[in-house]
Amino acid sequence: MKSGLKLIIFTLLTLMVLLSACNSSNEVDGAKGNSKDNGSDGKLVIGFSQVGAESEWRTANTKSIQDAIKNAGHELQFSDAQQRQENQISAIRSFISQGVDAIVFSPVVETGFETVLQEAKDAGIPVFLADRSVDIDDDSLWVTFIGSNFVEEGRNAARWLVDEMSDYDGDVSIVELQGTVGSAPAIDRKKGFEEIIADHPKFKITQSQTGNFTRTEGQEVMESFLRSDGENIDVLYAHNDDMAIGAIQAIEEYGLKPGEDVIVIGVDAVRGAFEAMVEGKMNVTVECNPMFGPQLVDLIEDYFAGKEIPKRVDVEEDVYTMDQAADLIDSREY
Ligand code: GYE
Repeated sequence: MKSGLKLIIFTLLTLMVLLSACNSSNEVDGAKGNSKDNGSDGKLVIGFSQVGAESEWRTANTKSIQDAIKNAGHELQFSDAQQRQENQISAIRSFISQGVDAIVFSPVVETGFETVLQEAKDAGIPVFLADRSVDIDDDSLWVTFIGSNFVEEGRNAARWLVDEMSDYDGDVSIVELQGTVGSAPAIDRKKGFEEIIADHPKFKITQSQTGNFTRTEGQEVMESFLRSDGENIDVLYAHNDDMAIGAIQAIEEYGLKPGEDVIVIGVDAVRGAFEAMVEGKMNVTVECNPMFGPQLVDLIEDYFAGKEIPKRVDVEEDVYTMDQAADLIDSREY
């Protein structure tokens, strides 16, 4: 072979190798992914690290995401962290060592995930935050966040209360059941609520403690609130409906009428809250929509198709009151 021809063939081969190397590296930072050539079917292996099964909301959210992944023809690796951060860290490490294509992650708390998310990034595995966000400066460690605006939910709960009790003279004593300590919804729902009542000094949070988003702990903590100041509690603000429903039982056992003697405010708008509102035991619930599985899968597919995707996708939400409950209960999806 002539040396000129040899040189041309060599140059072409080098170019081809370089091009294919560029193609196979997945960009994790930036909202734009590279197309993934994993056979003609486009099937992905998706690892999903879920918080737990602590509430009605969580059950609906797990199902929505699992169904969407399977219905789109992808393979799901599921891990339930039972509300423990260390379980989530090991689940993510195991997804990395299995070499999944993408990780869906709903972090139980906001902090302490830098190292493991860096490991996922180093392995070229994109992470999609679902429902809860992280408090990490380096936002190249995840592709996008899909979920609710929890601060706005807290504001909506307080706006409803301020309006409802605008004619009430005297101080309003509010007890607060917080969600899981350090979790995004607990931090933000408290913040949003306090921001609004700060402009209305008669509203005072007199007791506040975590009920970890569960019915059992909501009931136990409400019992202790009632034991210490039962006759003076005007309002319960619970960071989710499950804790509100547990607390309703405590209020009844104490001999008071939930929904009348104590105004009950929840968040999520799950079926259990609608049932309690129909019975007149709960006054209002601020919606937090868990049914974003299909939208999440679309985002993952768009990423692998190399499309530009937003860094944050908000889910749309409403507020529902006792007098609307009977009409709406049958149309609720969760
Ligand atoms: O409100 C609560 C669940 O992170 C939005 O977690 C979610 C919250 C939801 O346990 O019921």
